[in-house]
Amino acid sequence: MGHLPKKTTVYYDFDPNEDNINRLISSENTTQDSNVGLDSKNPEKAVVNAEKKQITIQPGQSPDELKALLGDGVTVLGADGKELDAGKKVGTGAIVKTSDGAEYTIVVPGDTDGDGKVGAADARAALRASAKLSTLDGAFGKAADINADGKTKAADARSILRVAAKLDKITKDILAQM
Ligand SMILES: [Ca+2]
Ligand SMILES: [Ca+2]
Repeated sequence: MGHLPKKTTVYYDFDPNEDNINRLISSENTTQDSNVGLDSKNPEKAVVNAEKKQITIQPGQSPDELKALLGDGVTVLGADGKELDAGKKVGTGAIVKTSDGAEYTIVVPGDTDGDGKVGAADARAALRASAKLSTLDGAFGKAADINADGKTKAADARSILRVAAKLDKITKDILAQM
């Protein structure tokens, strides 16, 4: 074991021409982007889509359960922009905010009314949307389109009803495809 030198001089082998500077900047950007992404600890329960800034989750999860999946420092806001009560379930349209300010919209497949549960009323809303009697926008439209084919049809309403009746489950594949 040698002694540490009292004074160390470091020489950088860096030629500050245009190409090298551009390369340095683009590598810094890549690093930053990968840091911004949020990850789920359990893809069976929550899938993060960094590109769409969207998180699809299983119904019936409390804000604390979701925080445990996504890690410290996230806040869960209701559709009204206020922090969601601990006693509530995280529903479609809720927002997850990371410590660095990034926001992700929650989609609970089948939960078209945003209460975090999948019930007969959700299937009814999807059926009304499929018949063009009403519209479901944004995250709610995605939640209604449970087979993720881009359209809300009677078949989606039927699948939602089967989930509500506990005849079917929301699989990991459904979470990943939304
Ligand atoms: Ca619901
Ligand atoms: Ca569909």
